[in-house]
Amino acid sequence: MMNKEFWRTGGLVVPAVLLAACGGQKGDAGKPLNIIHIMTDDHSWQTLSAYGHALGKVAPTPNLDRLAAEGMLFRQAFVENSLSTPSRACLMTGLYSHQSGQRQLGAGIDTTKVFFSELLQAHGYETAVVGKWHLLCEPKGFDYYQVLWDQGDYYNPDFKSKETEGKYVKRQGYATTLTTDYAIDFLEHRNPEKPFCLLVHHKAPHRNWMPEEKYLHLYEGVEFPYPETFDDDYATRCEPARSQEMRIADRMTMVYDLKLNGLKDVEPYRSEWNVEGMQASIDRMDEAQREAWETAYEGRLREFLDTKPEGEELTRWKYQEYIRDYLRCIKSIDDEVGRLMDYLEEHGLMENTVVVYTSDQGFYMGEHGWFDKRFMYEESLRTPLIIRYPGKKQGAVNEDLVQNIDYAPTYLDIAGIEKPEEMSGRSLVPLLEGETPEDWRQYLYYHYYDYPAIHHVRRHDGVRDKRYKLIHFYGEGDELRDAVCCDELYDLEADPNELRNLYGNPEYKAVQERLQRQLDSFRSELKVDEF
Ligand code: SGN
Ligand code: CA
Repeated sequence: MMNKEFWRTGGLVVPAVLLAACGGQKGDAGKPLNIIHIMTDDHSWQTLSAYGHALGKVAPTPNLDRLAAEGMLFRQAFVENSLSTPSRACLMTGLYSHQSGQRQLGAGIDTTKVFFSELLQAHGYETAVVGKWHLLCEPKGFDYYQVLWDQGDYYNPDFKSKETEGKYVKRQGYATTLTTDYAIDFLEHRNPEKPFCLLVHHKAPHRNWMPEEKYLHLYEGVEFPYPETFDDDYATRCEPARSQEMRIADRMTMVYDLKLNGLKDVEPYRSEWNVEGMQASIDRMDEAQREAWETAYEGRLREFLDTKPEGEELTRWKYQEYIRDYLRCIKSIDDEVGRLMDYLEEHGLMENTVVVYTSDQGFYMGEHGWFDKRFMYEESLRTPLIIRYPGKKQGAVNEDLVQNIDYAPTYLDIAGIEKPEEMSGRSLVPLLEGETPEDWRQYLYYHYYDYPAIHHVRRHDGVRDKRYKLIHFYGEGDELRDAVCCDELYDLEADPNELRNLYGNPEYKAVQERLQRQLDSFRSELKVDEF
């Protein structure tokens, strides 16, 4: 319960009782633990090699794997709404999307909600965010920020900071490297008397997956394995899986996504989605960057024109080039996480800093024939999550159901700050100590709202336990689609690829009823207002 007596700190009202020494988790020499939250944009767990997926075997991520070997790897980490700004709002507030207000990509967080950064700041932490912020409000509760404009650019992106008085300024370099540079800049200039909390939010590997100069030729000639569901025909599902617009076959573009800029004035490619986007990215480059870029993709263009793949062959050709570019971006991330870890080691910070690595959601690497995210199916619902917690068991694996609403409560717990009553998530600290509380969640709630929107994924909510998943699609009709109201049920143990919708199957009646009851209770307890 909040104490009645309040103190005002930097614009935020904080109960005086919370400002007293509150314990918190201690590192070496009894100092409060620092927190580094590294979050990439659209990094699939399939491409973080510690998860053991076939793609990770061909393109390993040694620095992230080292983090996992020294910390805890979460195998059941999920988002609440598989989209950037809703996920970032979950992180900052510990609330579900309908509670924070950030339900859709471009529509609105309730800025009166408390951000955990404000509480940490008010309790003596020095706070910073670098990289992709994306929320439609100013960074709230930060002593230092260097944030990208909107989604951000890969090459020579615009950043704004307190020093630039909130004006965006073009910076020379590659987004992943610059974001790490700014993280280190904050660490170099921080107040050593204070604990810190640093959010490192990479733009990569977001669409359109533009690799760094030094990796433009990495994986050339390497053939990547196809997912088992690459040719999914959505036979047992209801309409939304069929009517989405995120298939590699028909939505991945030759100019913007596959970077064949030489086709931009050629029919039929000139009328593709976002043709101008590729040219705009190239226009940001300096001469040397442009030369390296053009050389690399001229090779691809020549191959395409020579072989002229069509139909099934073209889809497979696109998949290979997509995966290559995506994994090149991942390679830079892995390097830069390694660079940041080296900095911590060199400066004696490793044993006093909790390091978290995650992504704002998962991503399809060709599963079900798709790229992008949004659906409650596993590839986009699940995220990578590694937490290196000094002094705790190394190389541990956790199988509890955790969700992105849990980060804010975790960071408050680490700092010894009482969690505001309204925060929905729970602290992961007991899990990190190897003790899952008896009343830990057995079900999680998911809700996606961004329709109508790019990729045309219908609104849906649902529940998942450790074995089953129930999804409910809903929504009025509009000029693009009919109204939809349908359900899907999956047994993830018998069918991990979610190919057999069991909704209505008499053998699963009891399971369906149990999940439905759970979904109903989430909706009523959380006061969900649409479904
Ligand atoms: C952009 C992308 C979409 C992507 C959304 C949301 N198109 O609109 O493919 O789904 O962002 O991504 S692009 O042509 O601009 O690349 S999110 O990570 O911000 O949620
Ligand atoms: Ca994202």
